[in-house]
Amino acid sequence: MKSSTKDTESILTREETRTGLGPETLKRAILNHLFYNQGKFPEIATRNDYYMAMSFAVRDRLLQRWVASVKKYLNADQKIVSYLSAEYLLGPHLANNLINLGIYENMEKASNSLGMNLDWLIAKEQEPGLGNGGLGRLAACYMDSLATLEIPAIGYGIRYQFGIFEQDIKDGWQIEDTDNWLRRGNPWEIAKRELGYDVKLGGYVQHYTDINGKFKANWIPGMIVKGIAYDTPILGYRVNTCNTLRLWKSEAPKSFDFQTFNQGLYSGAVSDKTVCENISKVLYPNDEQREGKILRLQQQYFFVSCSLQDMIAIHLSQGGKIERFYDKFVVQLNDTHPAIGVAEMMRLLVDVYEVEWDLAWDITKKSFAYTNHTLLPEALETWDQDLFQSVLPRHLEIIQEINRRFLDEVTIRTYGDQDLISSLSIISDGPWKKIRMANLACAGSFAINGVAALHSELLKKTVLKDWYQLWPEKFSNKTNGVTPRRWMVLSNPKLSSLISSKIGEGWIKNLDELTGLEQYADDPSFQQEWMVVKHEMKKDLAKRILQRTKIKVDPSSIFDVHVKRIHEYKRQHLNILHVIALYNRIKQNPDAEVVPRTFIFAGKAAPGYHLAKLMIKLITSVADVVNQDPIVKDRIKVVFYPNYNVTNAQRIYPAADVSEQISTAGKEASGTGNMKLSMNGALTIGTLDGANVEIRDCVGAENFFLFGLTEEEVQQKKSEGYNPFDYYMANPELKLAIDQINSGYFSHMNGSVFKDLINSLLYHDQYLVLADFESYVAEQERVAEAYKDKQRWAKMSILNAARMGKFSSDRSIKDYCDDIWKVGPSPVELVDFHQKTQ
Ligand code: NBG
Repeated sequence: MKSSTKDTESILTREETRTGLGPETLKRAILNHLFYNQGKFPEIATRNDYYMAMSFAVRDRLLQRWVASVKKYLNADQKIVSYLSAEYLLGPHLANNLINLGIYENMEKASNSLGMNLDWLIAKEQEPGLGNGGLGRLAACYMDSLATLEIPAIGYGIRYQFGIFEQDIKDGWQIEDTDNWLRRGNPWEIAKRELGYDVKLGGYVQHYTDINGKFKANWIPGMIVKGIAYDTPILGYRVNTCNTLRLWKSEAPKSFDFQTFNQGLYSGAVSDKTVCENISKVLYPNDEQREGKILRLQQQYFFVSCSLQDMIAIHLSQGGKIERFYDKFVVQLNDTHPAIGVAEMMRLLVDVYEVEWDLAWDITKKSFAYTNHTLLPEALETWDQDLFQSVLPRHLEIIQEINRRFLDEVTIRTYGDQDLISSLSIISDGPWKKIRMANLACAGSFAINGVAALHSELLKKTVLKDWYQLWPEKFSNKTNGVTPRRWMVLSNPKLSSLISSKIGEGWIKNLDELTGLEQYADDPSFQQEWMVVKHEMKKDLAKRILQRTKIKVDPSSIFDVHVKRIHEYKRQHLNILHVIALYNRIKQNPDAEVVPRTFIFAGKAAPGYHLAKLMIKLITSVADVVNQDPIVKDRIKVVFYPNYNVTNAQRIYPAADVSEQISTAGKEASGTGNMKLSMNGALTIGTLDGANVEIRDCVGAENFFLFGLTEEEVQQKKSEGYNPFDYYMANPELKLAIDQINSGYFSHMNGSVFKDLINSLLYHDQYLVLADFESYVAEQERVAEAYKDKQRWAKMSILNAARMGKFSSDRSIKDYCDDIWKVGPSPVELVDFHQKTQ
């Protein structure tokens, strides 16, 4: 063989061989996968082929760490956190894994040398949108932090074939399209075809006494579905810990254990393929709204049953005793969606493992902990007892028994206080009995927490008041957090580099170190650099806005960002009413000084939520008029950026100047977008709601634009008999804005379009939009005023980022570990993959 310079260049360094992470090794790995996985050679490979090949090359490197982690967790003494969540809003994996592995630059070199642009390949990924909003995204941030903190953990959930719908805007209305995220294959998951569990549904229960005189229940199912495990490795940042996200796919069982069921009764149990596959087919697109549908209960039970069976199998396979399940696993319920786990655990213990009831209840209560994510009554799940029985007949019996014994205990403790008994009962009284999942979760858990200080306090005072009265020791607060890896390093690399150039890279794993930036907050040259980065990001977003919406926006205007699910309590209509007021001010006085502003909205509305969809239509309709009116002279622009998802959020946050967090006080449990925006240097205009309260405490009142009624004032106003019409009559700007909407000013003179929204505001307004309007408009004036002073603004922006240490999900996870889970770090050593393992 001749040795040319090219060959010499491509000889791997020892370091490359050892780590497998150098550019040359990565390049070879990509070419290998292109050939062996995609069956392609470079000349004919598509961009997607390259994306797949690169992802497989990255996955290989994860697997090495994953296997080492799994091996470590097989140690019988190792306690594992089990996170049960019906939603994981992960966002794309590739770039995140490159960052966590520390090979972003090397991969860039590798792809350049293949004539590929890394950003393009990254953009090829279809994000797994297996969640609706904050709750699902929180689960994803927590998975990142668990791995980064080297905590042994398994996330359990559902592998929806179709995730959250894709949103398009046609004629100003939201149009939903199915999210076929798996159509080009998913290189990040590993199907464990051999790892499956049978899950029974429907049917009836037979009772009998066995030969020992023991009372037994035999659940004869109407159908059986099989859950197949699909594992996604979740690597921590610059550590070897690589945890598992195990998502279950439902299938029809090919065969099942004849022993398990009474001869002759199982024939109807193997049901048809489509019915079984339907269970994991699609994510319910409701955020903060329960859906009392059979399929939803089936989904919840399906994934929880598979997960608990899996945990028990792991525990027993390591020689663990069923009675000591809680030594191996602590099970966190992410809202009530997996709360059926409490009853399922009892069923497994009592019916399958023949554990005596009291002991079983004790094991259950030591295993589960419950996080509440909402105070909105419409989001607290309940099931009609009849519906529940038709899906889970055995669980109904178990819940009735849990409830009977539980209420006995309550009766003794409260001397028979009937109000308490009926409020704590897991099954509601009355002719239409309902199973209350929050009550089941509270009764079956040793710990209960809210997700921000205010929310946790309100839980104790309102929805869970009676629980708190009897079991105060179960309650705590765990303020939410977000991962700085995805929400800063990955989505805002320029700002991250600027930060690191001043304070080093320690902040990425220890976000408190951001306080090191405070000393530069007054430094004009740092302020200048900071604002230059911000401007760059705004230019990038402006380009995307133009591409996506054909609206031209000015990057030097204030980017005022309101991005989240569309919901009345999040009050996107309050924002748009302010826009209309501003527009009218310009109309009335065309030469008035107006600080140029771009109002950017994004978010999905639940397809069945009529008023939320109308809110989108209102925003786009106002946009159509304002953006085109020559009098405005481009001083204000309104944009509705379609299809808000993780990918788009990553583009929007870094470009935001103003973060709209304007929910009615007492309604937003925490919020997490508020944290991401602040970390990226946006200033918040917000109410004293959810985590806003804590954000304001941290960043300082002088760096936060506060407005609106407090939670107490909201309650007081409501109890006094709030009349929104009075506010409409009293405020001419508000009245004009509403009259214009009503008269069809923004809808081609067809006023009826927004009738339902307007009626709801004028005659109900349960979220006090009109009551907060004046204070909001006044505070927005202060925002505009502040923006005029560039130095002051830069300083406030820097201080916002510098003081966000508390809102890292690493801090949240540490709190859960210390106070609830009692699990500590367990570092994983990497086995050199070139050495033989035995
Ligand atoms: C949401 C809350 C948010 C909170 C996230 C994560 C639900 C039921 N709740 O305020 O509305 O930030 O949970 O805790 O989706």
